[in-house]
Amino acid sequence: MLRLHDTSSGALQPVEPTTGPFTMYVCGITPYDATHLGHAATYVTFDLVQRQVRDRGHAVRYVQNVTDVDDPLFERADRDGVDFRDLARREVALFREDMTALAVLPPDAYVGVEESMDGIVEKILALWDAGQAYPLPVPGESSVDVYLDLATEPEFGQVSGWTREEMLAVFADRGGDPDRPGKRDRLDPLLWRGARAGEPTWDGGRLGSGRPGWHIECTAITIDHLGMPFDLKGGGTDLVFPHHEMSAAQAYGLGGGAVFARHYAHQAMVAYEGEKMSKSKGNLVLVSRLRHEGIDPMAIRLVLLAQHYRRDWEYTPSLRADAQDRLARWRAALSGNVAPAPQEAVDGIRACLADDLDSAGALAVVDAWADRALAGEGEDPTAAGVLARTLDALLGVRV
Ligand code: 5CA
Ligand code: ZN
Repeated sequence: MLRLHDTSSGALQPVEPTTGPFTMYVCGITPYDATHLGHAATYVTFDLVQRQVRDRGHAVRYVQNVTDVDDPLFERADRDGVDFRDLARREVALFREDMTALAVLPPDAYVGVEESMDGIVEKILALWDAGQAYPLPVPGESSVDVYLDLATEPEFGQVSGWTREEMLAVFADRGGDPDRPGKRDRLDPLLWRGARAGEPTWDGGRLGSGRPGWHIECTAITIDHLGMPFDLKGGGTDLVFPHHEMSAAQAYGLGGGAVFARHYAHQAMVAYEGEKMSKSKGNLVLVSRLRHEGIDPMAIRLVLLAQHYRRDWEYTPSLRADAQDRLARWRAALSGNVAPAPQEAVDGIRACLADDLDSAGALAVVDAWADRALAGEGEDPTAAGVLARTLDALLGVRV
C-alpha cells in the first residue's frame, strides 16, 4: 500500500482506492511567468504518487487546473503590453514543455477558468440560493461582490487544523481581504468579484458581470471533473490555508456536508537565496533556463528527488552538481554487459516510495547498486535493462 502523510489528519495514511480509478487533483500554475524549481518540485512529487498508484495496478484520473483568470496575470499582461490570454497561452505551453522534459506524466484533464465559467457560476449561485453566501455592493459601481458565509460551514478548519489567529496572520498576504467593510467574518472568502472599470469581466447570470474568486475556481473544477469525494488533493504547503481550506468549505456547503477530498498531501517549499522561491519575489531558478544552459533535465529531476517532499529546502548549484555526478555514475553502471541482480534494488525502490515517497531513500538504493556494478560485482546480463526500466517507471528517471 502507498502511504502518504495526510495534512488534514496529520498522520500517515494508505491512499489507494478500493474501487474504481484513483482520483487526484493538484492545483496548477498561474501562468504569468515560467516554471521554477518550486513548481517543478510540486509536480514531480505528485508524479511520483501517480507512478506509485499505477505501479499497484490502479487506473488514475488526474485533474489539474490553470489559474488563467487572476490579478497577477492581468498585471503582468498590462506591464508587458500583451493580451492576458496570449500571455497565459505562452506560459502554459512553456510549462508543458518543462514538464515533458522532466518526464512528468501529464494530467488527464488540464482545465482553465474561462472554459469552466458556467460551472463556477452555477456553484456560486447554489451557495447563494442555499443561504451560504451574501452580496456586498462594489463601491462606485453597479455590481456586487459575493462572499461565502463561513458561519454556515461547520467543517471549516478541518483541512489545515489551524487556529483562527494562525489563519488571520496569513490571510491578507495570501489573497484574502480581512478588512473589507461589511464582511460578516473577516475570513469569509470572495466567491465572485463584481465588475470594476478597467478589469476583464464575464457574464455571471444572476450574479451580474464580474469574475470568480480563486478558491471557488478549484472547488468547481474538482467537482465537475472528479465528483466528490475524490481520493487526493495536492499542491504546495503555501496552499493549505486559505486556498485548500476555503475550497473544501465551499465544497462541503455544496455537498451538504459530504466529504470533499479523502486525503490531502502538500509539497514543502523550495527556497532560493534565503527565501521561498516565488514569482512575486523574483528569486527564481527556472527549469527552462537550466535546460537552455544545457543541464540534462534528468539531472534537474534528480535534484528534486534527492529531497524529501515534506521538508523545506534551498536550492544551491552544488545540489545540481551532485545530481549531475549521480546521473553520470548511474549511466556508467547501467552501461556494463553484466551487473548485480536487480531484484533487491527494485524492491528497495518500491518500498521507499511506498513509505511517504521517500525518494531520497530510493536514490540511495540505486546508488548502492551502482557502486557494486562499478566495482565489477555481479554476473546478471539482464540487470541493467531491468533497472533502467524500473528507474523510468517508478522514479521517472530516463537513463
Ligand atoms: N494557481 C494556483 C493554484 S490554484 C497557484 O498556486 N499557482 S502557482 O503558480 O503559484 O503555483 C503552482 C504550484 O506550485 C502550487 O501547487 C504551489 O503550491 C506550488 N509552489 C509554488 N511555489 C512553490 C515553492 N517555492 N516550492 C514548492 N512549491 C511551490
Ligand atoms: Zn487551486
